[in-house]
Amino acid sequence: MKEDIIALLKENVIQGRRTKDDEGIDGNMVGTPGVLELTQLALENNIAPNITIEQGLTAGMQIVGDKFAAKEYFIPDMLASAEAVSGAMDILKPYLEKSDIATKGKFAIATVKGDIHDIGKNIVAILLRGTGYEVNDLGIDVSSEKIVAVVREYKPDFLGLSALLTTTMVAMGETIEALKENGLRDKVKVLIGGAAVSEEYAQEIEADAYCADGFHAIKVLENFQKAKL
Ligand code: B12
Repeated sequence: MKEDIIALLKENVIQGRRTKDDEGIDGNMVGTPGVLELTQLALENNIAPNITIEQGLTAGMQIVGDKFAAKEYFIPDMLASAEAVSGAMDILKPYLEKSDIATKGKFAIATVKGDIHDIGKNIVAILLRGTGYEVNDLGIDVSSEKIVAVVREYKPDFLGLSALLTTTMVAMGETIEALKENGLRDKVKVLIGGAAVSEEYAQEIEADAYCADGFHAIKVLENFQKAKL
């Protein structure tokens, strides 16, 4: 039963079906539960939100990306799936955020300049808030100047940068350079993530860590905290 819900969720992300009223890419699906209904059903069946996110929502988006790369899907199709996943995250948010936990540190997060992908960044922000970090989400298409100003004024312990495009990942390196030029590089640990980047790229631009997903980021941050003790 639980496996069925997650499999259906993944399939409906691929179909870009937000609710039961949507037809889906293949059509003729009106009336069967969409991503929002299935996310609610997953909660009612005590499926842990991280399973819903990883094996349902994210796994579905991965296939959407593959289909786009194969020219089987176009931008409106990606957008339909993205909107369905964003709606699902709104449902899961209260279960991931526990606002009364003492702060473990300040975390500023941004999607870098030129890039408007924000689903992954939003998931990371929600997960970190839920784990006890004070998160300042700077949004999408954020310039290195803005990030430098935030690091100077808000003084985060950690800075998370997201990029999904090979054309925008360079803005991560530029941001790190800008932090250096402004004498701020040693004030903040920089974590990078997103489909375009890798461990090797993190080393190349001298970021402190690459994170494959939000759960990985939680572990990386724990290790930073341990290293401080
Ligand atoms: C949805 C989507 C869109 C939506 C975005 C909607 C939104 N609100 O975000 C729309 C339709 C707007 C879009 C537009 C475009 N897209 Co697009 N998009 C995608 C798609 C299908 C899914 C991305 C996604 O949401 N994944 C699900 C989330 C959960 O995963 P994630 O983002 O990777 O995040 C996780 C981890 O990476 C990590 N993480 C991410 N960031 C961070 C940051 C930190 C600090 C940490 C710790 C961790 C972390 O944790 C997250 C949670 O687990 C990807 C395909 C893919 N496989 O990535 C293409 C993809 C990224 N897009 C692509 C392209 C080409 C474009 C466009 C250029 C298309 C066009 N011709 O206009 C535009 C670019 C617009 C712009 N300037 O940014 C290409 C990029 C190719 C490349 N190598 O550069 C991809 C890979 C598709 C493909 N296979 O060709 N896109």
